[in-house]
Amino acid sequence: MKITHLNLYHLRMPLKSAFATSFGSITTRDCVVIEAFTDDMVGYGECPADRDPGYSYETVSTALHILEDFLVPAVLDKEIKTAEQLQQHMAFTRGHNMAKAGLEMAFWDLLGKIRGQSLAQMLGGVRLKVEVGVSVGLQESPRRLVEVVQGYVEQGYRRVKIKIKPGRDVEDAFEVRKAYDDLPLQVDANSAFTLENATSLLPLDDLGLLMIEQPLAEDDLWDHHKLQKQFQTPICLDESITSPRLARQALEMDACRVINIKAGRLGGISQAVTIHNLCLSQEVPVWCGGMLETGVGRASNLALASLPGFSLPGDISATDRYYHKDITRESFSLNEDSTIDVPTRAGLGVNIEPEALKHFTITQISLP
Ligand code: OSB
Ligand code: MG
Repeated sequence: MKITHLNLYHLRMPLKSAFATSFGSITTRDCVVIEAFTDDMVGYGECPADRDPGYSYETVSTALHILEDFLVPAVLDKEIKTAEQLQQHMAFTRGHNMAKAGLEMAFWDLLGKIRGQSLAQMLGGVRLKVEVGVSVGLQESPRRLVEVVQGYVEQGYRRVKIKIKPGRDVEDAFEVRKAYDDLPLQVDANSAFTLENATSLLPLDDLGLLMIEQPLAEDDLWDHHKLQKQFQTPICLDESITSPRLARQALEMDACRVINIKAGRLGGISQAVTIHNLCLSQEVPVWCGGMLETGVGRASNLALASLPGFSLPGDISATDRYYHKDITRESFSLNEDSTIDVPTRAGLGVNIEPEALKHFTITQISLP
């Protein structure tokens, strides 16, 4: 296929409730939606870079710059047949994985529409629905946290992740555990601890948590190895794993025992699949992370999570957990068994609502 022109939309969408993590709190969520045209088709991708460089150095502004000035010119009007070829055209740009991933997602959407296959089919998905959980942001108090968790449990979520940070860690987790003694529960620190102060987390080891996600800095595999030695609970890495090579090295040095796979962080679905395959061959459990995606990115995450190695519930909640109004005509809802259906129609399997896309757009860039 040849992508002949392309629109980049900087979106800002109001969240139903504030989402707070160790790196900040947001009430609106920004992203870039990529609309890619061939002669007769249109495909969509989502770049999950946020407004602020809190989770990653990438922001909406850097993603727009890298896409507009480097990545898009490198792929426009080129005959590209596979995601691997697309990656080769983008390889001259170091880093900027979220920008690359957005473009790759749009490519997959087009490819599926051309072939008449869903993304899950093209990737080798083995499930029609995937197990999901909910990621609960920091709340004003442990008591309020338990109330919020209760709300999600009543909606049917059977796995809960809570965000933690220094000073809001052990007590929060204990309170949730006290209220729900057999709820599959995990915590995510988003890099807020150091090897020194992470010893305060040792009491978490008695709570039967599924995992402790990204306690230490992104660029710190070795200290995660040292920390893992002190814990029975598996450490899961999110921010640290930005390439298949780092995934391999993290496993080789026992820096983690679980990996959170996010296509955005990894530079594309193809890299996510590579890590999935590595982990499957080593029997390392993986799950699909989320970044508050719109229906576009959510559809992609569901397809990815349908691969056989995704043995733990993903951070892929129902649309109504995030947004009053989405940009896709389709919204995703939670089944009674805490699963969400994998889209079955060609490509990502979602349709954009042009009015909604326009409504949430702050700036649009048309290329060429
Ligand atoms: O660390 O997993 C994370 C959201 C934005 C950035 C990073 C993370 C998250 C989440 C939310 O935890 C997951 C979701 O529900 O999409
Ligand atoms: Mg995380």
